[in-house]
Amino acid sequence: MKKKLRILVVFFVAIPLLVACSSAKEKTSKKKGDSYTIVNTRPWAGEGYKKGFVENSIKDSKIKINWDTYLYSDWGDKKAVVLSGGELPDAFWGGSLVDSDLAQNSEAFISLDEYITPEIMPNLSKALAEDEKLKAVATSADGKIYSLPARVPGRSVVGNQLFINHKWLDNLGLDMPKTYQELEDVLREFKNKDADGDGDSENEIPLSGIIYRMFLPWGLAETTSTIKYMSWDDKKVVYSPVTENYKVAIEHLAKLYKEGILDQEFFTQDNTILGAKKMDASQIGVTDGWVPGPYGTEEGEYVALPAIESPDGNAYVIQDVDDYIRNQFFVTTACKEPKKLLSWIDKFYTDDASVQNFFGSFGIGTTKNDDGTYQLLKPKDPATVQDENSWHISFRDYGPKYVGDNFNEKIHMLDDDGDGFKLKITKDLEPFAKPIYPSLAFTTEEQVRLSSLNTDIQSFVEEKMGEWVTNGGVDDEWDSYLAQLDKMGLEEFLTIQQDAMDRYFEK
Ligand SMILES: [Ca+2]
Repeated sequence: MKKKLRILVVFFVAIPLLVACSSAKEKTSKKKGDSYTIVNTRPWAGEGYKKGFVENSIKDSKIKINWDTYLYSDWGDKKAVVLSGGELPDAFWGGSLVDSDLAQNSEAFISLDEYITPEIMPNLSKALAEDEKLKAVATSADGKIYSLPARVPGRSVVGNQLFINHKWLDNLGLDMPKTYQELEDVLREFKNKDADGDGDSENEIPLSGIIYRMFLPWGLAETTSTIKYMSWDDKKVVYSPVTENYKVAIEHLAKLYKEGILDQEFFTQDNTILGAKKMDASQIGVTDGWVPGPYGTEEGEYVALPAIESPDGNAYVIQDVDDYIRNQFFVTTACKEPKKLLSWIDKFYTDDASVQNFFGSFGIGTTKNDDGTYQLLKPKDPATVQDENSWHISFRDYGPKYVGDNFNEKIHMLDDDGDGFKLKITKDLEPFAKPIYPSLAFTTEEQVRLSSLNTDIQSFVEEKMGEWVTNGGVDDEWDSYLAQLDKMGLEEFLTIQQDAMDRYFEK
C-alpha cells in the first residue's frame, strides 16, 4: 500500500504542470489521497457483490477502493499477519474482525466518534440518535466507537429451529406433537417402530443435532453471545449450566439417551458425520437447522416443529440471531483521510442501500417499486436458492447498513424461496421468542480475563454435560460440580459480564 501511495504522490505532483486550470478544491482533495485499501472476507470467490450500488457509490464519492479480499477458509491463517505485518490496510470490512481482535490490537485502530457527525455521516448519526440499541451495540467499554454497527433487513426473529420428519409421523399415524410429553411419546414411537418403513425397526435415530438446542423445553435456549450458554433475566446475566433447569434438562436427556431416543453418537460425532445424517432424511426424526432444505434429496419430508409447550406451561424457541451486528467497519491508524472514506461509508446507512447490500443491487437482486416497497428478484440460476444467491451478489450479513423497525413489511419476498421461506416457517414461533442476549462490549483487560476463564469453565461444563447425558450421575455430582466451577472463577466470570451488561443498559 505504501508503494502505491508513493506512486500517487508523484502522479499528483505532475498534474498541476499539465492541467493549469484545474480547480484548487480538486487539487486539495487529490493531494491528500483518495485511494483506500479495505480488507474484506468472503465465503466464495467472485466479484458479483460489487456490482451496482458498491461500484456506483465509489464513483459518486470520487474515491478509489482497493479490495484486499480473503476467502473465509484462508482468513484464519492470514489475519494475524495482516494485523501485525507492518503495512496496515486503511480499513477492515465487517466479518473480518471480532472483539478480541480489537482488544489485542487496539493501537491499530482509531476512534470514529469525531467523524460520526451530521455533516460527515448524516445517515448514521440520525440512526444512532433514534435507535438506542444501535448505539449500545456500537459503543465500546470506554464509551467510544471503534467499529461501525449494522441492523440488517429481512432477518427472521427466530434463527435455527427444530424440524420433524412428517413422513415418519404419517407412516405411524401420529399427530403433530404440541406438548413436550407428546413430543417425547412421538420420539419413543420413532425409536420402537419402523418409522421410515424400510422393514428395519432398529435403524431410526429419533433425535439428533446440536445438543444445546435440545434443552429448549427447560427454557435453556442457545443465544448469540460469544460466551456459550449465557442467558439473562431482567438485565441480570445468568450462566445456564449452573441453574436448576439445566440439571433437570440433563436428567431428561440422560433418560432419552438411555432409551436410545437421543442419538448415541451425540457427543462423539463431528459436524461432518452429523451433516451426512441430516442429508439422509431416512435417518433422523427430529433435528435442528436454519431451513429443512439442507437435509438433502428428500427435502420436503421435514416440516417446522411448532413451539412445544414445556412442563412449566411455557413454550420456548431457539434464540440465536440478532438483526443488530457490531464490528462492521474498522478504520486503522494507516488511513490518511478517514473523513472522505467515512463519508462514503455513510451512504450504506440508507434504506435503499441496506436492501441492495443485503439482497443484491436494484436490477440484479431487487427492484424498488413506486410505492416505496421493494421486490426480491428470483436468482438467474433456478437451482440456486435466493438467500445463497444474495451472498454472491451482495455483502449480505456484513458491512454497514441500517433499517428501522418493521422494515420487513416493505419487502416483497419470494414466498417459497430463501428469506421469504424462512420468514414463513418462523412466523408461528415468533410470539415465543424472547429478547436476544445483548451484544456486550468488554474492555481489553476484561476481554483477556473472560476468554481465559471461559476456556476452563466451558471445557469443564461440556465434559460433564457429555458424561451425565451418556452415563447419568448429575444428581450425585451436582454439588461438587458447582464447587469446582466456583474454584474456576465463576463469580469473576459472571461479574465481568454483569459489568458489561450494566454499561450496555446505561447507554
Ligand atoms: Ca426403519
